[in-house]
Amino acid sequence: MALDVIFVSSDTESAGFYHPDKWAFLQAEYGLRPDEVRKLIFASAPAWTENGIPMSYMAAEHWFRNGRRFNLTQSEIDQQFDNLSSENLTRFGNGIYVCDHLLKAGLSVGLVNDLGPDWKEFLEFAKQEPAVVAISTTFLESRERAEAAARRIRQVLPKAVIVVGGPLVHYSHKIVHEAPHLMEQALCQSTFFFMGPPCDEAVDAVIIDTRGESTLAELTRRVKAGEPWQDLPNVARPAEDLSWIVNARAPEEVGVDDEGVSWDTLPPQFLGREVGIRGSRGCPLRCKFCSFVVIHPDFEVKDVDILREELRKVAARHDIIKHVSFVDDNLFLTRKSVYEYTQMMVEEKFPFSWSGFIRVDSINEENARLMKESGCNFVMLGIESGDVEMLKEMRKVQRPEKVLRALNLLSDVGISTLSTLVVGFPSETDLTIDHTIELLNAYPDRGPTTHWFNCWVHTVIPLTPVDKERATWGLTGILLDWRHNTMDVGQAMHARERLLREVRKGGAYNGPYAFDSIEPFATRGEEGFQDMRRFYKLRHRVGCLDFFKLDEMDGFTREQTLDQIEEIILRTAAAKGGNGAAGGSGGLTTGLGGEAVERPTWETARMREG
Ligand code: B12
Ligand code: SF4
Repeated sequence: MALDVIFVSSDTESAGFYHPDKWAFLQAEYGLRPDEVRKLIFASAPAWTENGIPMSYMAAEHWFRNGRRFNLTQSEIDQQFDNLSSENLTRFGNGIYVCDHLLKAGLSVGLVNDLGPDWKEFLEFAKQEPAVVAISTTFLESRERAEAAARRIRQVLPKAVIVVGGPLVHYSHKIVHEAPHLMEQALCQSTFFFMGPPCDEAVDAVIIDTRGESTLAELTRRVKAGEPWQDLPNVARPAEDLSWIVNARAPEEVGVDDEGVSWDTLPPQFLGREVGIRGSRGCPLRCKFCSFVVIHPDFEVKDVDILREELRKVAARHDIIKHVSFVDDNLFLTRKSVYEYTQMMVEEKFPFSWSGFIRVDSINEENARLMKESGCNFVMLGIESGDVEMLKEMRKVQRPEKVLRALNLLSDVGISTLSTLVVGFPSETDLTIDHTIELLNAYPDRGPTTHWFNCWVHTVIPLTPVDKERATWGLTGILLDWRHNTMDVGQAMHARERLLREVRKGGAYNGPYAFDSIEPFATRGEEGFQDMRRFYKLRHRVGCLDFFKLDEMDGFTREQTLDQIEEIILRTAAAKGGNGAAGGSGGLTTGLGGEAVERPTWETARMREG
């Protein structure tokens, strides 16, 4: 049967955003060296990677077991250890939501999670000659990346109609209307649609809407039927010159209560071990760097009983779905909402674990307990800064002491966290960075939990409050090309580097999102969890040694650090293999420092594993 649509959720292969030429101006403008520019744009570094794979526990165990190499072809390595490929992690939420809609419209759909690792899957779908290929910009930071994906697709499918949709298209359209002066900025031109150089001819059209699924369904129906689709509302097409032909807008107004996915009937190929579910859109708060409220100015949250019904359908697919990731901005915004939603999940005794975003202010002792009881094992926290004055500047309603209080409560019940931070917001200085480092170093280092963090250099996003209140801080420039009264983007990059090198206690860096299962460490009680946290810190040290080209860090070389990691992995693997006796420290080093007394080998581990 011919396929109607291929939907591409992401494309980590499309390198437009990362091309060094795009960022060459940073060298002249901010006095950065080329290698520093590279560091700035690869915000997920420093990371310990081997064969391009961020070393999660599973990847590292395989690597050490095979004499410090992968005993596999590169494509097998990608499949097994790239934690963002569909094989391993998830079906991204954007793909599930759009495909569910297309299926309900009677269309046949192939879903590709990530055009990079899932290219073979794409080629299989392509054999069925789809009428339309739709590319999502949910995870793509620039039009260049969407265009690069379209070019690759065009080579395989010369006749398909290739359309691009999702948040970046909608945002670009807003900028053109609300801040047309930005269309002159080179960096905006290479980032957003509708400005700058002509769009790549591989892109036939874009869909402008915060949703766009109905437009995509109708466009596909028309292409299939051989009817003209070019005049459809919400569609824009690149013209031959620099301009665009933009049709009338007809916003697709569907509230969060009406958008439930038919989890119970969705064919298995659209599901994964983990699925993304949206329970709210937008946010009632107005942090000054944040664009979510620009995308969704009205705050909507799903009614608890409607969510209950939806999750019951998810539970019916327990054979496939083991974990739900609430991908929305703010389902768990207040203490009351945390109580309501977790209480509902406790009542239902759902057979899956869950993770989501939460504000530290909404965590108290009772909520933390209910979160755990309802299956939560991981939350993401927007911490942004450890400095009280910076938080006020950002209009972030949060204080460092509350962060520590919340993290301690979560440690007590066994919920791990990822904190995200911003470096370089106006008013940032070396002193405010010191306060952030102090906060991260004070994170709890106990219990069956790990508290990861990641930090980004501030991006001045068009239309956010910071972009509109420039005079307050003497802010000039846009995106990653800015300066203000206390810092410029180059200094912010160095401040981020310092932060990453000086947080050595408490929080563990997890830039590349190499989330590890806690399970391998869980067989040995507190000692196992200590090993888990040490593993993350040592992994970060290898990342720093490689990235900053250091001979040693904390007094240890790369080789010595790898030896320390191998010991942890040996102990963990052996205990996991069924012999808890291997879990004793038995004279081995376990820490960030110390000398090895005796080093076990993979041979002895194999014998223990039987
Ligand atoms: C959840 C999430 C993740 C999870 C995904 C887990 C999962 N199971 O889905 C994980 C942790 C894996 C992740 C990873 C990354 N993420 Co992320 N992530 C998000 C988050 C919080 C939600 C995205 C989501 O699922 N939304 C729900 C869906 C249903 O909504 P939606 O995307 O808007 O899609 C709807 C419409 O827009 C539309 N639509 C979307 N695409 C298309 C296409 C067409 C043709 C049409 C018609 C319609 C349409 O239909 C959908 C249904 O209505 C967003 C922030 C946010 N709140 O949006 C960041 C976000 C998307 N992530 C981001 C980034 C940068 C990343 C990483 C690159 C991080 C990194 N450095 O490694 C990776 C990339 C992964 C990859 N392989 O590409 C950025 C993207 C920046 C950008 N686009 O400019 C965001 C916006 C966060 C941010 N502000 O920095 N992420
Ligand atoms: S950063 Fe979080 S809390 Fe602040 S406005 Fe954005 S979504 Fe809301």
